[in-house]
Amino acid sequence: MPRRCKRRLLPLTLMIVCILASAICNHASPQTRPEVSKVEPPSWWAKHTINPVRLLVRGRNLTGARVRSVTPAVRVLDVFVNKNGSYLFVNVSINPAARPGEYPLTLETAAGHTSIPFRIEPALETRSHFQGITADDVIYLIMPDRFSDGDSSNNIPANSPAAANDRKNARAYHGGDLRGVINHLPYLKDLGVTALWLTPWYDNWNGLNTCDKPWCPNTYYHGYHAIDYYAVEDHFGDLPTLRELVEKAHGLGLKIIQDQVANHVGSQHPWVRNPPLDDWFHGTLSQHAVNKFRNSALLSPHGNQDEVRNTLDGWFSDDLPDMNQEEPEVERYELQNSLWWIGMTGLDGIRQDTIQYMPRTFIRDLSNALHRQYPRMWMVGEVFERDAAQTSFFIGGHTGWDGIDTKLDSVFDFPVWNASLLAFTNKASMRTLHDQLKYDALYPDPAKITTFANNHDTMRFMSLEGATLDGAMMHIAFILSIRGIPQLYYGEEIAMEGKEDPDNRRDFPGGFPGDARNAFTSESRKPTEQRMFEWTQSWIRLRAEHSAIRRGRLVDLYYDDDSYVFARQDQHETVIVAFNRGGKEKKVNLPAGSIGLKDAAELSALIGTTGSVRVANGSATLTLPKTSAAMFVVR
Ligand SMILES: [Ca+2]
Ligand SMILES: [Ca+2]
Ligand SMILES: [Ca+2]
Repeated sequence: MPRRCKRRLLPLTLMIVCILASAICNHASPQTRPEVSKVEPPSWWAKHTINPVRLLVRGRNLTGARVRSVTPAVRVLDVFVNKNGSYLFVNVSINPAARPGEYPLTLETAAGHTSIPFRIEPALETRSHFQGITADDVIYLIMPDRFSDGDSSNNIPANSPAAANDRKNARAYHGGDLRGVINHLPYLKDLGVTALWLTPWYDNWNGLNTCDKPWCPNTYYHGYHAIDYYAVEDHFGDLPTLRELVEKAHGLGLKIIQDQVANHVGSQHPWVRNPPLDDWFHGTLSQHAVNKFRNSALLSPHGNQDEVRNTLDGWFSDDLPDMNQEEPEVERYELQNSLWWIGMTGLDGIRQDTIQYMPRTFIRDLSNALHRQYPRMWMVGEVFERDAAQTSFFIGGHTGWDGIDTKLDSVFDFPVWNASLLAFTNKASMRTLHDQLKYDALYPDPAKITTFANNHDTMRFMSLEGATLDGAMMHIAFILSIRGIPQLYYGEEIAMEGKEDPDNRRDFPGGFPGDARNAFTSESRKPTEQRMFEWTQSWIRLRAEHSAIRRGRLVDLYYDDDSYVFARQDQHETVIVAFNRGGKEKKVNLPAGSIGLKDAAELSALIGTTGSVRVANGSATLTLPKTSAAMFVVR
């Protein structure tokens, strides 16, 4: 027999053997047997407000699949398999009396069967978890990769080339992780912040992007390009470490905020090459609209549909496939994913990335789902706009022209952040602060806005043109003393510098093995760093000590080109906060009677100056030190 025929004969013989074996054992040939590679969510809870839970099962050869449960604790309903047999959707109804444990389901096709792993988790107790965020909190934003490396064993995970893990490249992974945050919880407690927002901990691709542009080579160290919505980034740690972080933070009175990104995933996500449904994304990797960011079309009742659709459906970049929340399966997936992280870790709040690029109905449905399960849960949305009309349109508590109340708890205060940067770098009059704050009239409750000093997308204050340490000190004092929930960015408390991204994401000095000095300790800080640290710590402490600063109404008392003085007043006390950015000491006369202060009431300095003054004839004359902020309490 010629050699060519021999080669053909062998597979043929194998095939016959296989067919016979399959017939005898009632099993399929290996090519068509169903396989399961991923179950999302992998677990759920009994007595949850979402019941049944809808599982998305990834696999192969799923066409015609039936799913069975062997126990009455979980019941299976509504199986749907996508057109190429690679994804299966199934509703799983959990008996309220079901005990925590493993409840695998059986998946069968005509060709064979396999198992869908599924677990019922014990519910975390609700008193010390899921606490929500209020104006009593001060939030501190951490990029885990850049804060501290507490575990060198995760610095070069599988499938990660050395060049992707290089502290000399500002766009590579630097080794920071969850253990590094755990190690510095006492530092954060000492600073006085009460809540930590970590940039996304979803698993991202470990590879290195190369191109001929200035931003290459780069990695996804920042976490905004998820490849797995249900896994922790392997550079940062794992789920047990994340749970340990939440428990240890809670033990010190610190809350945890997760950065969730429902708008888009990374282009390396397995969905991108094989989406569960044709309309899972807006378009495909090769054919999609790119967002032109005509964001005002979202606000205006006169926006044309082309612009509205482009802003909602266009990809944030070619590298960020845009999820289609108007597909009910996508909305369902994302609601469950959001709730899963909360339930698994006990975290206290969510920061939702690029929120305005998702339909307002989705924001509403997500907010409602969160509050239905966790009444205190809190979500702040990133609406990166300097126009308060736009930011206020997205906060909940009022109905827009479209008839929708997003129910969103909070939005970041980009308008006031911008005004404060301009005022305290002498680029705009101090009247700008007063003028901006008048637009609080647009918000149903200005106390709920998240007021921030800076974040990871903006230049650090000390690198702005016109910046001085005095300016940075006034800026942070302003953010810590006006209405709202203040948020600081890691390193601001030591006046770190940093220009545009990624320079604004430098490693915290002392957070990494081999660092020349350790700015987490007062002995190693430079004098300017120590001055800023003590100042920040003091304003946070005063905020904690005075309910009026946290929750009182804000009343304008005096403003001119160089000064702004306002009161914070609640039923317990009146506090007066005064800013004078000018180069000379200055006396200002305040209408004390207008805020109910009686003659002989005493205004005692708490910070920024010393001594006290008395109210006389309905007014008080404060002496404001030059280029500084001061606070007084009325006794
Ligand atoms: Ca590490
Ligand atoms: Ca990864
Ligand atoms: Ca979108």
